[in-house]
Amino acid sequence: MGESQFPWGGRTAVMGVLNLTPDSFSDGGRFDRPQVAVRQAGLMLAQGADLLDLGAQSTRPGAEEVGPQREMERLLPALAAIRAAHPNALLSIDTFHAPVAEAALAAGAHWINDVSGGRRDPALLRLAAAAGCPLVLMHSRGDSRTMDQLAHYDDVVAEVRAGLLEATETALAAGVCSTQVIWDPGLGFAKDTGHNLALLRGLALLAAEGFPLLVGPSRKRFIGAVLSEPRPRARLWGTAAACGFAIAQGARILRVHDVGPIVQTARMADALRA
Ligand code: HH2
Repeated sequence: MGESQFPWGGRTAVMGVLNLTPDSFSDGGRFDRPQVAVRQAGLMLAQGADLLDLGAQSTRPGAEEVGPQREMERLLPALAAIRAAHPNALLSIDTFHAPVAEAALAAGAHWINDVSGGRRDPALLRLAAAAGCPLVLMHSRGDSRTMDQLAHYDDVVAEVRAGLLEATETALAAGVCSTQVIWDPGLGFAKDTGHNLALLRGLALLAAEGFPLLVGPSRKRFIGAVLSEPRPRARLWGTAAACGFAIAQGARILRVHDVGPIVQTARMADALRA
């Protein structure tokens, strides 16, 4: 996604989260039936989502990994139904398994969003290279069982930047075109509250590397910690503040659950930035 291919010009894009899982941290079990997923997809598109991110494996700390087969069983019926109902919708697939990404691209998905930044399944990088599709490389450490123990940094912004540069080099060596690479600091993935706040403050340093920045603060634990709000779905205002701040620091894409309010947040922050 070099600038020439970024389809939204100077405007911040909003990616609506659609979890087809029984156990995601804020919406598990709400949209895991295809007809309900289609309805939620339609709602988010009507509210102004620029693209949707479909996930069939929760990545929250402690989540059980179900494996690519089960992931595909959850994903593909909903993906087919969403494609049929919304043929022009831009669809991203949140997976770190190459077979899942491959099946999803064959079924009409457009982007791959890999929370492991290509670490978990190197075949995913070769697939993204062959497909020539946008690829989100997110910073993370370990997996959903180990990430919380790995949240140790001397300088979290510098270390995330170095991790993303390394992931990008590996992706380019696998044939991915640099203009298709999107960076994501991975808020909440092997990061504690202080690390997440420091990363948001330091986003401009990451943006300076030239890859479009995607950030996903939506409803996450660090917002709950700042607000003393244990209910993920009650963290909208904290999410909106983080999104507005992220735009001011150079974020280009926001990954969120509450599309309507965050589209408004983004339009206002865009106007201020301009
Ligand atoms: N966060 C989550 C999942 N995927 N992808 C990117 N690129 N960036 C993120 O910050 C990100 C992500 C976690 O949120 P959610 O999908 O709502 O929860 P769960 O992993 O429990 O399904």
